[in-house]
Amino acid sequence: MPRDPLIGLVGKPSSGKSTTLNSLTDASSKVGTSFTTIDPQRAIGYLQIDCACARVGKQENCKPNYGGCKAGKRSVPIELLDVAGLVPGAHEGRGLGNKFLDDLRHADALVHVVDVSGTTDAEGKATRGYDPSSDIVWLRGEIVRWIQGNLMEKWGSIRRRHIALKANAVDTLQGQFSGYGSTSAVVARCLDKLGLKQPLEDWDNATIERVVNAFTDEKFPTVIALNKIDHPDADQNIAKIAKKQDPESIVLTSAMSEVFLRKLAKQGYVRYEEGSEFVDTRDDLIEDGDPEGGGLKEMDDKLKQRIENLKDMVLYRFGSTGVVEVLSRAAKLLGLVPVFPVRNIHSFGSGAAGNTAVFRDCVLVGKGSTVRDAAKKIMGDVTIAYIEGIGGVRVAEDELVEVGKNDILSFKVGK
Ligand SMILES: Nc1nc2c(ncn2[C@@H]2O[C@H](COP(=O)(O)OP(=O)(O)OP(=O)(O)O)[C@@H](O)[C@H]2O)c(=O)[nH]1
Ligand SMILES: [Mg+2]
Repeated sequence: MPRDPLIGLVGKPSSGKSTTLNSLTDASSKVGTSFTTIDPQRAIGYLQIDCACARVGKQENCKPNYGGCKAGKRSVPIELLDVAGLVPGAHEGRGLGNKFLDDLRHADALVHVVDVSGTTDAEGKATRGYDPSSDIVWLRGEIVRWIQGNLMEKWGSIRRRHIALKANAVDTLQGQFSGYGSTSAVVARCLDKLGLKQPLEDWDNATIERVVNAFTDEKFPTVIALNKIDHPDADQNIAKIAKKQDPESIVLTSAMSEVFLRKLAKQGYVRYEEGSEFVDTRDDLIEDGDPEGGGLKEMDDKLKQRIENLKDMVLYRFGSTGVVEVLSRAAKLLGLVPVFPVRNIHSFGSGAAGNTAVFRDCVLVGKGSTVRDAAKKIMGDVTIAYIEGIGGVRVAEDELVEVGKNDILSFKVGK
């Protein structure tokens, strides 16, 4: 049965992984009661998507079972994994690196949290003027060498078996890569991209390294979160990294600011929408003509100053703290599609007659999923008689699920 997508947070010690995780999981204003931290490393974050309710003008009645929905912007739970700090040499076991890398196996996409302030060295120790662009290179190198090392350990026997069985390269490699949650399709895609001429039994080390590199790209698409943008040294480093990296892969973040803003909002000092550009204090709202200041609490001067600094250094300069965008970007890399299963395809409801709540559920499926894949993920192994889409029209099981197409479905159980 298809699993839920899992996003792994990686980075050297003190880059801000745990802070990023906290900033994404503590969405207390929107969170239902059922989700809490699964274990110290796993947590539920919230992916912001455009909800189907806006498409059919039912924003008022949208009541998700999990997460939340405000004016058509829905927060969908997604699982996050905080992989402890990796250091150079991790693939050889440095700093428990092997164990940490093993935790990555089940991640579908990675968020590499980089300390862009340059105030921590490669090991995460305090310094000044460190070049964070090198972190991007060595960390990926550790992942590649970990996979390559695992493969090379057994290459002799893998190769002999491949020859004896007259196997094809996809099957042989998938046998080795399945432990990383790979599929034959993933392996086939990366071999296609490489277009190798020689058969597997003739591959030299350089060729195997190319294969592992391609596999790493396919299996672990990565968002680079340049964190600590609130720090005065960040600017020069951001400029440098932006020149080298694909802009689509970079997000600028200040996880600490997001944690701080969410905390103040929860305590009633500010009005703040997760991930937004604006934060309002009591004084701001009074200035806007509300004598009650939105019912917000008065802050002391020190707190006021911190909020002003945060606006200047982060929100006004960069548009947001960036952390919400990190998950959106990871979801985009994975091509995740939100699917809305409903019991009644005309009312979009799932409860008893008279219950006006719509779109109670939303499930994320992977790129290229069919209606059948979605049915299996949502309904499990029950026999499905037929499936209805918008307008009550029957939908074939082999049709693709895409945003805006076959993404509102009603599964009819039975023979
Ligand atoms: N200025 C600034 N500091 C931050 C930010 N995010 C995290 N930090 C600080 O960086 C330090 C390390 O943060 P953590 O989140 O514990 O880092 P980590 O990557 O989880 O570290 P390990 O668990 O040791 O691997 C803490 O002192 C944080 O307060 C940020 O956005 N801006
Ligand atoms: Mg941590």
